[in-house]
Order: sequence, then C-alpha cells, then structure tokens
Amino acid sequence: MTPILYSFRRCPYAMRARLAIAVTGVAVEWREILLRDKPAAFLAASPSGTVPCLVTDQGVIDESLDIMLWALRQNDPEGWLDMPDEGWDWIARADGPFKRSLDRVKYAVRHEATEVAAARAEAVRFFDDLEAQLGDWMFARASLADYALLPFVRQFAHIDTAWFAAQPWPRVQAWLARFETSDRFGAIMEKRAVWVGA
Ligand SMILES: N[C@@H](CCC(=O)N[C@@H](CS)C(=O)NCC(=O)O)C(=O)O
Repeated sequence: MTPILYSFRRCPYAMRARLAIAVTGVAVEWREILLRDKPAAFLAASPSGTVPCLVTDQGVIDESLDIMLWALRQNDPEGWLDMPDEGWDWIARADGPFKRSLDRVKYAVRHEATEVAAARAEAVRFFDDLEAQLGDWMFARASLADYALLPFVRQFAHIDTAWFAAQPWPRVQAWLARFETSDRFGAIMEKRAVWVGA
C-alpha cells in the first residue's frame, strides 16, 4: 500500500513533513484535510488528531520530525541527515521554547502583556543566535535542521512582516527569502483539493 499522508497546507509541521517527502521522492498519497472538519478516516488513524499523520503498512507516524526521518532514511539525496549533533539541539530549541514564544506572540490577545513581552524577548534571543549560526545554511550545507526550522521561522516572520524586516538579522532574512521563493517550497504549497473520503 502507498503510505497515506494527512496534511493541512498552512500547518508548519505538515510543511516540514512535505518538504522531506519532496526531497526524498518517496511516494505517498497526499490527503489534504481541513482541521475544522476532520474526516472520520483521519480521526480513526491519528492518535493525536493532529497533522501531519502518516499511515503506513508498518504503523502510524504521528510526529512531523519522525515523518521526516522515515522519508530520509529511505532516500537522502541531499544528505540532510549528515548534520552535526548541534542540529538536534537547534531542532529541540525551535520545537520547544521558540514554538511556545511563537504562539504567545502570534496569539498575543490571549495572554498577559508581560508574558507576550517575555516571549518576544525569548524569540529575539533565538533569532540573534540563529543569525550567528547561519551562513547560506545553518551548517556547511542544507540539512534536516534548516528544513525543520524554516516553516516556523516563516510563521514568526509573518506575524508582523514589517517588524521582522526591520530586525538586524540579514542572514536569517536571506535564508527565509530563499526558502520562500524556492521551487521546493512552491511545490509543497501547491493548492490541493480537500480530500473528502474514499
Ligand atoms: N507534534 C506534532 C504537532 C502537530 C500539530 O500540532 N499540528 C497542528 C496544526 S499546525 C494540528 O494538527 N492541530 C490540531 C487542530 O488544530 O485541531 C508534530 O510535530 O507533528
């Protein structure tokens, strides 16, 4: 059976799963769903009810990072897994503290002003460090870390594009701009009809 990928176009977790699947060329059946109207087949398959969710003969993979690794372990033409160990620390920081800050800044109205200010300060530290880390990529060449982080960096930048553009992070801005204008990103953001069930 061809593995099934349940996805939602604008979800950054789903984006990174689709990016890894795209680079590896591993075949999946892409089922685009709506989070406000989750199909029964998705809810039956997904333990967490979140996207992305990959259904294979061997079982269900419910975490985007695990879906990336599943694809890359089958085929890794650009050597994304050939990443220094620090890459894992970056991914953990992005998925943990940075993602929490991102949600607080993005949904600021739901939080106390002091909490939002602390979250923004945390995000600024993250971007200052990322700026120091980056050349063209985070390491000598493109790796899992770049593609695991970029959809979230993009989401943060889009909260307030003018503010983001005014920050002293030229490498982060260039890295993000290259990603957003890449054919690879274009391909994974192509609009798909919503899957309505078999
Ligand atoms: N840890 C999960 C998180 C996935 C996640 O939180 N996805 C969000 C969308 S961006 C979701 O599906 N939320 C469920 C909902 O909105 O009902 C992963 O890495 O795949």
